[in-house]
Amino acid sequence: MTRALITGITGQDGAYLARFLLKKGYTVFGTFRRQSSSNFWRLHYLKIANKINLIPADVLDSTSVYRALEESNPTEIYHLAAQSFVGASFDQPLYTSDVTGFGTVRVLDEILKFNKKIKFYQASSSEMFGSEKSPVKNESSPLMPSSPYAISKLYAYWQTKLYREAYDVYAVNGILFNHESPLRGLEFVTRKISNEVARISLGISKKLELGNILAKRDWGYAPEYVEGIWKSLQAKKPDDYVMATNENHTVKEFAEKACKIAGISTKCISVSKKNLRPFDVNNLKGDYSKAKRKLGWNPKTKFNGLVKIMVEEDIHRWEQRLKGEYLPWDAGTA
Ligand code: NDP
Ligand code: GDR
Repeated sequence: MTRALITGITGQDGAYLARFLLKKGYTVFGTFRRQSSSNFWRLHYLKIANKINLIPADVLDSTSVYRALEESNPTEIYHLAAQSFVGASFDQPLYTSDVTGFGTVRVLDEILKFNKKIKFYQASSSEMFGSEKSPVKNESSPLMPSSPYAISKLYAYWQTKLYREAYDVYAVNGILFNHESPLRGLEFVTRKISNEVARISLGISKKLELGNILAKRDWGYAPEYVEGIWKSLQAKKPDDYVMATNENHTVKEFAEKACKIAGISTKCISVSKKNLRPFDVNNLKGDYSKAKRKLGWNPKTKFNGLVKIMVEEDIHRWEQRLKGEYLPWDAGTA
């Protein structure tokens, strides 16, 4: 059985990827951070918590990373661990650099010491394109990062390429555009919208307060992206791949569509300065033709389908909560 180690298994992508790999027959190991309260709700939600071998490790601590390698002895590593919220990276630029940037090098370096034949996947980001102006981005578009998060990801992206070129590690960058799901954290705009719209439709909230509603994003569906992530490590040679839907929409459109699906008026939507970032990326759309051609990856769920999945799931969750039924999910603000 192939053995995979997922860093960041407790996050959105980590949980979906773990489920995907289990279905493929992998033995799945995942790292988690020791905290005063655990964060395994996504693994419970997908009913896979008891099928995974969990290992405590923090990418700030190389020793723990090495021990995770020893314990899992993987053939593939999916490095998803990161401080992944762009907004927070403006408040914690050094911490974000350490976790999201240097953390990647810690993993790569421990691979060299432990076994350089391990295949390595780096979750790079469309945020790296930043303020670059071309309307559609591909693997050759210039990278002009516009946040501490994006700069940290850019650092990790180049390190990944370096380990591939200099040390012959099978190291892949996925240049991932936004991908969302009912397992998305509540701080990200799509889930903030689907959760709040669900609450408004059930009479337990009144307002949906957003920031830059004119920002455009290329939003896909996370379970389809983890398949692409896996495919990226199955190619003969390591390479870098954009994963996107090649469609983009504003935050305002997302919020309006969500209201429509929930059957509520768009009058609940307002804008507050407190949700604005010091600098924002206004327009992102990706060209995934290389991933389609070389990996056969093709995302199916587009904008309307995605909004529907997310809003309907959050309405269902809140209905259950109101009936007093407990489901493992994170919107603990009833
Ligand atoms: P999440 O924020 O949902 O998950 C991040 C994971 O990283 C969590 O498991 C978190 O653990 C873990 N983590 C955070 N800090 C550390 C640390 N110091 N040591 C070990 N683990 C840590 O992100 P997603 O699942 O959405 O994204 C996965 C990866 O893909 C991230 O690297 C993200 O930057 C990147 N990406 C995501 C995109 C998206 O649209 N989702 C698009 C482009 C890139 P804990 O549960 O303890 O907080
Ligand atoms: P992003 O996702 O920054 O693209 O990073 P996020 O959902 O946080 O923001 C998307 C856009 O929406 C605007 N926005 C708001 N954002 C939040 N969070 N809250 C609001 O109230 C709000 N109002 C408007 C933002 O300004 C932005 O323009 C995500 C993360 O998953 C990264 O880890 C990943 O690398 C990129 O996607 C690709």
